[in-house]
Amino acid sequence: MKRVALITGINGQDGYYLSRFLKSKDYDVHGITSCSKPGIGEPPANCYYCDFAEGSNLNQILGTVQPDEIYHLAAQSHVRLSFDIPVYTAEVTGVGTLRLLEALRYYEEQSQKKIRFYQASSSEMFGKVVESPQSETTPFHPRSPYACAKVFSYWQTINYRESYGMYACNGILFNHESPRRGEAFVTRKITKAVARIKLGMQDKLYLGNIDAKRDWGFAGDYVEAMWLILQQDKPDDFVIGTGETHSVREFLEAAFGAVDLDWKQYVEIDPQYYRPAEVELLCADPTKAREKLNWEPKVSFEELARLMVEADMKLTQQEKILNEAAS
Ligand code: NDP
Ligand code: GDR
Repeated sequence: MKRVALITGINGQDGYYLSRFLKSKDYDVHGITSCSKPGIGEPPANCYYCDFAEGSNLNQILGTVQPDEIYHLAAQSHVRLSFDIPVYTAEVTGVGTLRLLEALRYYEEQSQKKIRFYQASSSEMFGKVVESPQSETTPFHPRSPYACAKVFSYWQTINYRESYGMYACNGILFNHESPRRGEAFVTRKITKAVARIKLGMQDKLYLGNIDAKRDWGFAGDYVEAMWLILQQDKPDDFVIGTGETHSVREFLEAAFGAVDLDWKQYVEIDPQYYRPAEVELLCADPTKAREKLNWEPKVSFEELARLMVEADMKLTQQEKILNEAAS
């Protein structure tokens, strides 16, 4: 019998890579998508609409899908935006997880089935630097409404594990990127701009704090870690990252460098992209994941920047051809 996986946030970056990965492992993959898009009709096959700000149909979805594993990826995931919509972010990214855990507890009780639950926790929870690199034992100091909501979800996940013996785990993932990354996140914003500048469709790129440092990996590598976390004998929490940190400046250098451009000629600072509180430095200590999950990232920082630029060059070339044909 095929194992059944339910992925919330299946339309996001990680949902894309995780569903492909699980299908390659012969899972029957189902997904939840938000119903906030205008003009929605019937959901695609194996997909269900649910808004985690409300979540009243979660029991029904669990009963229909009867999952063996749940990957909870749905979230309002943009950190700067969370300062503009803090209450909504808390509802979706924080309380939304509790809604799902509570529905799951009820479903397990009714079905007498044990389901494995993965919570998409984040390195943003570390926030203000207490120590570096950051491991599973580093204290949290969240610096945004998003990070506070993730800390809430992190502890709810552990609380359901300890209170009800549920198989519930946190993956504390550091930044991971890909050509599927949302365009409002800094790496993709940069690689898209690089392609548009190279092809003469844009002159400048406006950014916020380019001195911030992040531990950036490739999303395709990280979804394997999510799966490995749910394959352990006992539920546990894991930090997933590369162990290398780079500034936004360094990403600019790598991305513009991939098409032989000098970023300094094109980048300008716009304070609207600054955050009320910034996370200055993130760097993972992924020792536990390496030792217990046997997980290691494969794509390097330079390869990541290059592969994202190449993908955006292809997309932008197509866009240019379409624009020219239409004019
Ligand atoms: P994305 O923002 O690309 O995807 C998140 C998905 O959540 C969206 O596609 C959206 O689905 C869904 N969603 C948003 N609001 C709601 C809502 N109200 N109800 C239901 N679904 C909703 O994020 P990523 O794929 O990059 O990340 C996946 C998860 O991992 C997120 O929880 C993120 O916070 C977390 N994370 C990400 C990291 C990263 O570097 N990428 C690092 C650490 C944690 P739809 O399209 O259907 O609206
Ligand atoms: P982050 O990712 O906040 O780390 O959260 P993001 O790419 O948005 O920012 C990374 C760093 O770049 C700086 N920055 C800018 N960021 C954006 N978005 N736009 C800009 O113009 C810009 N200029 C500079 C930011 O200040 C920041 O320091 C991501 C999300 O995927 C979260 O959901 C996830 O939990 C964390 O990664 C780990």
